[in-house]
Amino acid sequence: MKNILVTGALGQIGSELVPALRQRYGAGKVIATDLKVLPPSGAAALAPYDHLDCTDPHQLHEAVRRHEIDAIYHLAALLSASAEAAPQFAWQVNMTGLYNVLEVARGYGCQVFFPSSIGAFGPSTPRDHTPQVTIQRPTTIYGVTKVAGELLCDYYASRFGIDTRGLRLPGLVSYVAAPGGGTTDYAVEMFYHALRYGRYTCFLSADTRLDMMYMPDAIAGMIHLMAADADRLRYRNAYNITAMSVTPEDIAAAIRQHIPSFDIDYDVDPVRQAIADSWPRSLDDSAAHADWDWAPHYDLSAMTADMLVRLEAKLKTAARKKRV
Ligand code: NAD
Ligand code: AKB
Repeated sequence: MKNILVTGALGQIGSELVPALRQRYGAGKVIATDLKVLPPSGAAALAPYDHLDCTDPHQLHEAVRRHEIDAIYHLAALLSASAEAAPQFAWQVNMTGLYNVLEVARGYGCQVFFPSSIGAFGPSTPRDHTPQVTIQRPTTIYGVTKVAGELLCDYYASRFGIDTRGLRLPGLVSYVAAPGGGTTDYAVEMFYHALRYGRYTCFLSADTRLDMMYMPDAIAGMIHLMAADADRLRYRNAYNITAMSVTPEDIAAAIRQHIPSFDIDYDVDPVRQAIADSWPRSLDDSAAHADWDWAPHYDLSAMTADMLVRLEAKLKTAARKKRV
């Protein structure tokens, strides 16, 4: 059985990936790590948990050696909006972090999962049914780090035989942990605001169409890809995957099926709108279907129904705890 290390484990994806991996492979086999320093009680609740800065190669080597790691899910990164606000820092975290992970994987023979993004495409990419192999000239620093990361994964696979696997993820919708500074964060915020205030002011325009996915599908996709038969995988940089192609107005309409009085208006943020306008409207994920049987379970309506029920329960529990 594999020992697995997850970097950036306290973020939006890691908060759900770690429990899913522990359920599948055993709690003691999955080492959660993050830059955030947890109080002793928090670290104990998440154990095994290590503080780890992925930009420090020595910390990574030490963690992989000590825990006898076989596979690394490398989640630590700055997302698109945060990266655009601090491009030099984003390069340092996103690129140096990945380089360190690939180098340690080369030294210890680890398998590596790298999450790329729809952000790896740019305005010159075909925007509808974006093919698996196409023009990748992103105009954001986030996208530049994702394309460079994909190429680096390809290089380590072909040059050193490292078992690298990756996904070009769309915007992820989830209720466990808040999103960490991306352009698609509006989709998550809309659900929180619908339940708390019955209204939401969206920072992207009503007709901005982007790919989205509910977190359970993304988690299943990552675990499934890492377990897939290596001989079937044609791509070692990253596979396109998607579940739905939607606008803010589409999500608002889906929420109104459950909360008819829900109201949305728009106050467009030019920085995040420009990022969204440079990304695809929909991805072609047929290569993932063909090579490792990718199939999402949640469409917009199923995601909205589940998200509202689970988020409402979470918010009620939090309010109850606050009262006592
Ligand atoms: P997030 O921002 O929610 O979490 C990132 C985590 O990385 C945080 O807990 C942060 O503390 C940690 N971190 C930051 N710098 C670090 C460092 N130097 N060393 C160790 N940890 C560090 O991000 P997320 O949404 O969980 O995304 C994880 C990965 O998936 C990223 O590579 C992101 O680009 C990619 N991705 C996410 C989405 C999405 O919608 N969430 C979509 C496409 C791709
Ligand atoms: C972001 O908006 O930056 C992320 C992503 C799609 O990569 N959610």
